[in-house]
Amino acid sequence: MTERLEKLEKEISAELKGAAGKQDVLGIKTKYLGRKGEFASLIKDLANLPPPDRRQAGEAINRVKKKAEQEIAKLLEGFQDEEKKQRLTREKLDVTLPGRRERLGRTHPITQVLDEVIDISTGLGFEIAEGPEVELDYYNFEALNIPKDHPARDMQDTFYIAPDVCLRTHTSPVQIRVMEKHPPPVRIIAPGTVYRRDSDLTHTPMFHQVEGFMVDEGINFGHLKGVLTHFLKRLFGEDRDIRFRPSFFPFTEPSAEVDIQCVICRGSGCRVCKESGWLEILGCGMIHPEVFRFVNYDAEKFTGFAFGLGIERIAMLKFGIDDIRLFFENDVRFLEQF
Ligand code: 2NM
Repeated sequence: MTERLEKLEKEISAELKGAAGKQDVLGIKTKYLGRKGEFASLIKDLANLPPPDRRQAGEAINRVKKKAEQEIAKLLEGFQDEEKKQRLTREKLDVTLPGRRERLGRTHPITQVLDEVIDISTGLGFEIAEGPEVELDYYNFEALNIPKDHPARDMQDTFYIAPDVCLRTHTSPVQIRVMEKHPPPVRIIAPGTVYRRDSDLTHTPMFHQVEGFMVDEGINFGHLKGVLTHFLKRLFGEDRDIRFRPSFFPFTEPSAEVDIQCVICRGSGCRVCKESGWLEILGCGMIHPEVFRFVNYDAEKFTGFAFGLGIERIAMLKFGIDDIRLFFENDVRFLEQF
């Protein structure tokens, strides 16, 4: 027994010395200390010894076993430290590297133009007003002096929800609602989403508008021209020509349309301006006395001007976009360009 034990002790020592890594040591551990290992069989064989010798032999086995356990534990710890050190050298962590940047979203081109128009208007002292997108026929047409037989009333142009309820076709109903509640002087712009039954390269059934108006004693066409000229020069650049052309709207008299020098050819004529050199940008006029009657403003005392423009059209001209539908397809490759 003693001889067998001494041999075992040497054998374990030799094998541990030859171990190249953690796996080797674990193999040796199983071979000798495992449930079916060498020590287990030694302990089993104690039963074959005469009873007086068993105690001493048992103690000897335990001493060698404990020594082997300690050596194995020490080696394992060493290999584990070594492994960690190697991993740390391999995985170099450079804390001075710049971080990975999150891909940021951006403002939609329509929102950019809307924000710009709002900025310019508030700079001129206009306040922002909002109203419902589902609107009463009364606010969308009636109070704006749009008679029952006016072409804009056609089912062609308007989404009706009920006989007297529709999706607003412009934001002018917001102006009516403001005038109903507030006596002059008022200076308001109404930005928002509007709806018309229309769809082609330059029209979508949903689009965006800004309408503005100003009412006080003594407001005249000169104020209209001054405000809109400043507004358009801020929007398109100081050096671009602007012209006012007579036009017609049921809610303004006189009415005008405003053109700017073509953003593409600067007036020499091209495909975009249909060789005219000018681009139609907005409609405007002096608010019709009939509109004032609907909102109980004294038309003898007060006058005012109003204007309206489509945001998509402005954005298309500013950014040189020829298909309005691109704004609403939400293709990031398109949106990333603005
Ligand atoms: C336009 C053109 C001309 C307009 C009129 C009003 C109101 F409510 F004050 F009468 N709001 N907006 C107006 C006038 C809108 O858009 C092309």
